Amino acid sequence: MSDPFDTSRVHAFSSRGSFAGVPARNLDDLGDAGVVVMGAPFDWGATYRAGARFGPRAIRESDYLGFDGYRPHLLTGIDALAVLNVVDAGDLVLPVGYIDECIDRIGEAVEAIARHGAVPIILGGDHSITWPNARAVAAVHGDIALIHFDAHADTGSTSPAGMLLGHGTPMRRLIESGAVAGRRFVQIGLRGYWPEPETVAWMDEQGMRTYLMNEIVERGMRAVVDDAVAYAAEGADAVFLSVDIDVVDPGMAPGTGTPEPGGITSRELLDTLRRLARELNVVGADVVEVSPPYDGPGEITAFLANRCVLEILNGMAERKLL
Ligand SMILES: [Mn+2]
Repeated sequence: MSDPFDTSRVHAFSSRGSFAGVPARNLDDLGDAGVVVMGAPFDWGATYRAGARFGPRAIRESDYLGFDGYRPHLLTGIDALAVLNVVDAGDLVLPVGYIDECIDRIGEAVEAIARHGAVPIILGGDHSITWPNARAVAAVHGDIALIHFDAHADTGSTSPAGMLLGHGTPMRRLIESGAVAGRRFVQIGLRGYWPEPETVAWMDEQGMRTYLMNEIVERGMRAVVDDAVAYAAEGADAVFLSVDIDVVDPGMAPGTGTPEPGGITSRELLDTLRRLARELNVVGADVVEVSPPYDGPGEITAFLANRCVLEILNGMAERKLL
């Protein structure tokens, strides 16, 4: 059996160790894993600054704790890695530049994890990968809701660079393909100057629920998430969480490709992710758009993304133990 971290068969930017030191497993040997972490080192869907191909490696490596597969949460005492039987399938080998081929490979791998009965958590990579990620999870679980944290809606018919498949279009592809209904979308943290009003009108027609930063500031994150939970729980009994790290203010998460000032705090994101995973049936998640070449001093964005994964896992573990 080949080692998923065998550097002789992977890119120079691929990960060399597992997330938090959990067991490494090949996709055809997942055993009784409840959660499978997997990297998708892909950034050729980015329209501005690339670098997210280094994201999976940075998210795994940015941790000052031992790589011992043991992470008891200070608040709850729960070690989610054990409760959920978390394993790491390493990084997918994705041919640089071949977007369609990569989308197919990512979708096949995520679907294999979901069909195995495990929850895939995919480390990006630019946001293009949510198109195959959520499509694959929906193929297994049916009518899913998608809760999407982002500065940007990612609903362009084409990306600003004119690409049909890219990090500005995954939510459009999911809705147009029928994989995830527009009325099942909850978007949190949008701000800035994109997309243009025609696309916002299209989003409204689809029934997408969007929470702009001004509403989060006025009502508070807790009230907004109350709404999001109620909305997502209406009808759909399974949820995919998509976390674009640029939802966080670039002052706290500078390592990303398209920074938009004025975002939520890292504290708000961490608390919200754990709460959502505790209150909703999360069947898949991704953490995307970490671009280490642009990260601030001390790898602060990668450290945050690492903790985003852990907080999702902790919420899931709390839910399992209820
Ligand atoms: Mn995005």
